[in-house]
Amino acid sequence: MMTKTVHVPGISCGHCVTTIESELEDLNGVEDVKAEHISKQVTVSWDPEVLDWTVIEDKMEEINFPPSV
Ligand SMILES: [Cu+2]
Repeated sequence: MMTKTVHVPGISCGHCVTTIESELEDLNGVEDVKAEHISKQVTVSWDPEVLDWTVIEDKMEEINFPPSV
């Protein structure tokens, strides 16, 4: 299991948090997602043997919440 926290500048409210958490949790191999709208941080725990981080990042871009580098 791996855990990574990224900054997502596009998070502006609780609705964004719900969208990000539900979309990312739908990915096979993602164990846990915690999004937070004050800090604009998203913490993802996933199984690297099931999916690569780039899949999670692509999904975030697809739903219009790309992480900043
Ligand atoms: Cu929002």
